[in-house]
Amino acid sequence: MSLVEINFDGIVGPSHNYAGLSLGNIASSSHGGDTSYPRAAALQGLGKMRSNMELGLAQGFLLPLPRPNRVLIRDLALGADAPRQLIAAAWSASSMWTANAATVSPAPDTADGRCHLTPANLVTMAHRAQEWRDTKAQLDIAFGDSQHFAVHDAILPTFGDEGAANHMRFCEGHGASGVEVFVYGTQGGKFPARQHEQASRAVARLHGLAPDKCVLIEQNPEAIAAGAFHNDVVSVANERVLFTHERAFADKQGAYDAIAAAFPALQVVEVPESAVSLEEAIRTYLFNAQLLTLPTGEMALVVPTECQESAAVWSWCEHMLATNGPIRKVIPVDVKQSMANGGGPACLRLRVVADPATVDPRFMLDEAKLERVEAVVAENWPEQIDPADIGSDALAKTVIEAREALLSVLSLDTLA
Ligand code: SUG
Repeated sequence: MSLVEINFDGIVGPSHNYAGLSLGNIASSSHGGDTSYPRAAALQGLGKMRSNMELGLAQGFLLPLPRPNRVLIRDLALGADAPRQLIAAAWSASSMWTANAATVSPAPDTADGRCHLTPANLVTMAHRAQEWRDTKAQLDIAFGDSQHFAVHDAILPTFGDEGAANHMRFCEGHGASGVEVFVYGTQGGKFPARQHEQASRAVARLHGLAPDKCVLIEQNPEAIAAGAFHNDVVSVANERVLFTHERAFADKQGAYDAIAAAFPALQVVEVPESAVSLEEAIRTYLFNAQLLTLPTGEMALVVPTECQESAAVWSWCEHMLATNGPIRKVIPVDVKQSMANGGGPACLRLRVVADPATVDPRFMLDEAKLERVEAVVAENWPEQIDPADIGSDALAKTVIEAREALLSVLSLDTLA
């Protein structure tokens, strides 16, 4: 069996809109009320998937969830006079950010030798807390082979869990056993700390991780207060490398030492505040990048184009490439529609180390399928959504039919 990293990107749903729902997510707040472009958003996401496949990497996807969400509308008794924010929650396309779909522990790390997945409960925000059951329905199909996978329920909502966005894995090659790092928050000033330490600990236990192969680290409250609502806004890991802003963790040296104690081969690539301020890192999403191992063995960093447009960030990237560190390429991608809601290239994907042959093939992507999905999006996704359209019957019909068209092309009508 050959284990590789498969990136499962969320296909941006037809109801993609800017409702300003995420307190502590500066892009979401500042774009609240803007007109959105769901068709362009979905095509941008699919373009990123194509570009990664062209690098020779395995690519999968997860589907948009049913919106407007009739279950939430029923459970909260949302009539036409309900608060706009709650109606918008039922329409949110936030499941596109699959880094928050689940936490994943690959088979080599777990006690029973299976890959474990726990959907994130996302309890901090109503529009996200509605996701996990429908997400799990997809995980149950995509990773339904119980010889190789175990899909859990989300953990108790008392403890907020944001999934892979607050989780990193260090290893010497993806198929080798790794050290898993869980990053939790305790405070964020006027913004919520979304990941609870006890959620991280529970996920580690559920997945059967060895205690000496787990590290718990606290996010820097200053980073949360500056808009790093998930750890993956200020750091990302791949194999031996931790690429991080110097202000990501509450106790920087303590964090590096704790990871190195469990994983001595650790290589830290730290970006100092003097080169890129925390604010600029959060604005450009330099760290919300996909840090990928290419088939050549080199590492590439897939960053949003916003990084190229920032003098400070781009000159730091050029400096990094010139100094011959472990990251050998920087590849900008345009995901501006997602970025305006606080979702960069890394938010849009869930990493699963597995043998692709053990995954339900309907969730794996190749060029021919990508073209079919693009055609469905081009024909069915609304070109734009104005905030006043949210809640309208006409738009609901368009959004529901668009998703159904996608399910049908992918032979996944069972998720309707
Ligand atoms: O949870 N935005 C998402 C962005 C998630 C990014 N994910 C990672 N960092 N892994 C969030 O804040 C915006 C929705 C709105 O405002 O309509 C939103 O949910």
